[in-house]
This record gives sequence, structure tokens and C-alpha cells, in this order.
Amino acid sequence: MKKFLLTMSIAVAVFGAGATYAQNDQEHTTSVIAQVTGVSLKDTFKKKIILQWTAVDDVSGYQIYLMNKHKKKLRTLYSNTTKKTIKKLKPGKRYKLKVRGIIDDKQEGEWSEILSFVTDEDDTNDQDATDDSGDELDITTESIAIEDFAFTPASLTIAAGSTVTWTNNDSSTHTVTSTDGGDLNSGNLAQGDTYEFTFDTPGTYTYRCNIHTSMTGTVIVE
Ligand SMILES: [Cu+2]
Repeated sequence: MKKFLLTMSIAVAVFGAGATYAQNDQEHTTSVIAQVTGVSLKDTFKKKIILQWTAVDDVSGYQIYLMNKHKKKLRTLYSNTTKKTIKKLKPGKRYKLKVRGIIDDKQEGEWSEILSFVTDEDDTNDQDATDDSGDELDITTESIAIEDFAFTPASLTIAAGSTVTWTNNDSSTHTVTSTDGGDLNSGNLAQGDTYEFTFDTPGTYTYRCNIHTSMTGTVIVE
């Protein structure tokens, strides 16, 4: 009797495992199918595009992976609808992107095919295009040295989305502190310390060292 029960429970266990496996396999198949298709441009402007794609069932949202023409990652964005406006692009530039569905916190759908596109060279309807001079700035990572009681370069022009790292090469303590009410605020930087800030919004950012207030600098974000 004991042996019979044991056999029964093994049979149930095996059957149960089989069923679970089949179910998991089906879920896995579903996640592969959850591939975003139909990624296309609804509209293009000088500095932004409106992107759309086909809805995928059972996803909680979508992730957009924006790259430059060399497929170097620029940004990831999120959307909970099948449409997304991507701003802060440069005019006449080639970009690439792909989209995937987010199924839950730990599971993502397959990436879509890569969409390659070029922003408009000229578009008078673009409300974002107010002061563009047709420059060719890319999103970059820049360095400013704090040296001999000065910021070098004292003025830096970068594309929105770029990151600047300040490094204090002096033995004196310095700071990078906004003088226009902005968010730049390094606190005290000892020798060798660095401070990093990503400029997402175009504008002119002025700052100084709070300890030596004649040390000033400007970052122009286009
Ligand atoms: Cu200083």
C-alpha cells in the first residue's frame, strides 16, 4: 500500500511537472511573439519625431531604445501607449531606434526591427526650431578641468542630452555651483574629485566656485 501511494504521487508529480512545463513553454512562446511590429514615423520635424507602432497584447508599456547612426546608445524612453514623441534631436541627422514591449518587471518582449530615420533639415512648422543655426552637435560626454583656480574650458557648448564631468586638479577645494538657480551643485570637491551632470534641457547655464567666487563658467546647451 505504501509503495502504491508512492507510485501514485510520483505519477501525479510527473504529470504535474509536465503540465507546468507545457504552460511555461506556452508563456515563453507568448513572450517571443510579443514582438513590436509596424514601427514607423507618423511625423518628422527638425528636432523631434512622432513615432508609432502596432499594439501588442498583454504588455504594460513599451521601451524605445534610441541610437545614433552607428548604433551607439543615446537614450532609452518609455511609453505606455503605442505612440511616442521623441524630442531634443538634431536637424538633418540619421538616428536608429528599436521598440519592445515590457511584459512585467522581469520580462520584456523581443525588440522590433531597427527603424532608421533622418530628422528634417528645415521645417518652419516645428515649434521647437526657434534658434537653430544648423549646427552638427552630437550628444557627447565632455570634461572640464578645475585647474589653477579656473574652469577650463570656461565656456562649453554641447548638445542637449550630453554629460559634463568636472575634475578638480587643484590641491585647493572647489565647487561647481549654479549661479542661475539651476541644479548644478557639486558640493566641495577635493583634489581628484569629480562631479558629473547631464544637461537635458537647452539653455545657458552659469556657475561658479562658491569658495573662490571669481572662478566662473558657462555651459551652453543647444
Ligand atoms: Cu574654488
